[in-house]
Amino acid sequence: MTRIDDIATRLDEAAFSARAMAQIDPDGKLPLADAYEIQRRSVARRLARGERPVGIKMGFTSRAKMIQMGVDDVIWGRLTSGMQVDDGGTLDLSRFIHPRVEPELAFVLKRPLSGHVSPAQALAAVEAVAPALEIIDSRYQDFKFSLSDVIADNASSSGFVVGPWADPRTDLANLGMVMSFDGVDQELGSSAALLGHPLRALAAAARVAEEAGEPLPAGAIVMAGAATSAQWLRPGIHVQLEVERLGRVGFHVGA
Ligand code: 0L1
Ligand code: MG
Repeated sequence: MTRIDDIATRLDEAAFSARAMAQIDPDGKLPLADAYEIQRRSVARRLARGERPVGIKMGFTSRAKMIQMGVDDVIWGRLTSGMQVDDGGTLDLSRFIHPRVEPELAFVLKRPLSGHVSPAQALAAVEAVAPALEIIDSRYQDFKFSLSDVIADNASSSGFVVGPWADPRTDLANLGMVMSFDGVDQELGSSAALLGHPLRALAAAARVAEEAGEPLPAGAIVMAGAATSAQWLRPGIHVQLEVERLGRVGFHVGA
């Protein structure tokens, strides 16, 4: 087994068993191309167990998070059917290590999308847009990682919830977004935090998909990135996101 296969296996086992592991590259020396190859092989193990690929998630789409990580580009991860939680459903906390939740928007495509496209060209490929919540869960101890660590760990992807689909011609430039726990506001943000405009995050998804040689097919879901910081999940709470003009999405956390 190569080192890349070995790390991919360990990351998948950490996710599957919900047990944290040591960082694989604390000094950030691993080339990012190798980190993405580890991600691809790790997710391939999930697919071999019967999960389906359903799209991608964009990470580090806010300026604040890029500065915090010392990077100047987005990262991305793969979404599978096993990560999707129904709107209004219940999350089984035992499947996670130290999960957090963050408020996002999701797109679903009506046509394939790939390459260097403008936000307007990206919009032409969109079937619908929705309020969405991403559950991130680093497989590393204490949620600590280098850039290569987190890319290899599928950009901390672990769950996502998509709300009601809406007309993509809605003006998405600066929508108020409020994430609450049990009706108490936790995070207030704007869709403008997503690379300045959510359609720029979608255009970035098209670019990374081309770079990976994996064009996004019609039907793919793109989680466009977080509008605010993530918050730790606690047993028994109800999480809700309300996005101006788009509506609400939410889920319960099992006790
Ligand atoms: O933006 C994100 O979805 C987060 C990407 C991974 C980094 C993290 O776990 O905070
Ligand atoms: Mg996210």
